[in-house]
Amino acid sequence: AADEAIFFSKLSKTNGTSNGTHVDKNEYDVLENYEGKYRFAPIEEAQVSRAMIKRYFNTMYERAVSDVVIIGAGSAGLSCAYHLGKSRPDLKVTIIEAGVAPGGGAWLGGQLMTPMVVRKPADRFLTEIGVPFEDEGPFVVVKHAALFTSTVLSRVLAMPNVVLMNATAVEDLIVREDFAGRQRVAGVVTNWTLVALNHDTQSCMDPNVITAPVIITATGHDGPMGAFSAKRLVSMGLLKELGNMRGLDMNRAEPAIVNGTREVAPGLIMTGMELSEHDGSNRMGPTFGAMMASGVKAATEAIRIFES
Ligand code: AHZ
Repeated sequence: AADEAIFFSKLSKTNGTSNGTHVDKNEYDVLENYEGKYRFAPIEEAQVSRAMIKRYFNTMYERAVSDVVIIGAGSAGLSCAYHLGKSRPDLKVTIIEAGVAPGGGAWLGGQLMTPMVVRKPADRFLTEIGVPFEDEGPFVVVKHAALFTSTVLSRVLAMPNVVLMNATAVEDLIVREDFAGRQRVAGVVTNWTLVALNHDTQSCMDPNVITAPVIITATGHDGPMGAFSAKRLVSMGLLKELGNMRGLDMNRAEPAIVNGTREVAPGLIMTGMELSEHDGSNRMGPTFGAMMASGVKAATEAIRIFES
């Protein structure tokens, strides 16, 4: 902080109108009239690094103990974060997303096409977050899936109690014995995803931990990282075997996912398509209402645990 003060004072000394570096606070408003004379407030390069490092590591420090960790920021994880963050602004909700770009599979409506189909009554979630749609009777259509994803993401990120750590993967679950001698999920082991992907080539890249009384897993169906917690439950012996996702059946799949959203192991709530691998339910293909409703249900399950 002392170094930063010195940077600032040096800068302000050389920042008068006389040397041409002064930036008028109204300059942004008159951008159209710039005629090639647009200027920025001066900065030291190290200030930029420090501005980021200080906040990033403060966040990691503060969130090492969270109230809820959500694993995966796809449509289910983000819908969950929205409902939880809004309903319980007192809870520290930390989202861990392996990808650089949060949103999972919801940047397209499926089949590489842009419109997103949402079956009723899950359109209520779209209305809640303010996403417009066309009404087709039993279902609605959002003109571009990215409109849904960017809206829910921006609503979630604006909440002061919600933190998103992207490019960060959950590598393991923390498990403790509770008072009754049962295994309880009590946190997650994380690492930067690029590190997590290179454990075979480098050693001593030890991971980090976040503890929380409630973990919500939303890592999607099987894939390079998908169904992470469901698979780990099996390898830890907390689940006998995976149900494995069945073939596509929209009418069976969507209610199965929403109604099956629950605490699958003590301390671990599962939501979204990860449940299809856990329970052996069908996939629904490109209809997203179940992801939204399942996310909301996972949030209400978490709230129930906190209130019990
Ligand atoms: O990067 C993953 C994605 O953004 C992230 N993720 C997976 N493993 C992780 C790990 N640590 C951190 N170990 C991890 N993050 O989880 C997110 C999952 O998003 P998704 O869009 O794949 O899943 P979802 O359940 O939210 O939505 C599923 C959407 C689908 S798939 C489908 C079908 O195949 O029929 N239909 C729908 C609607």
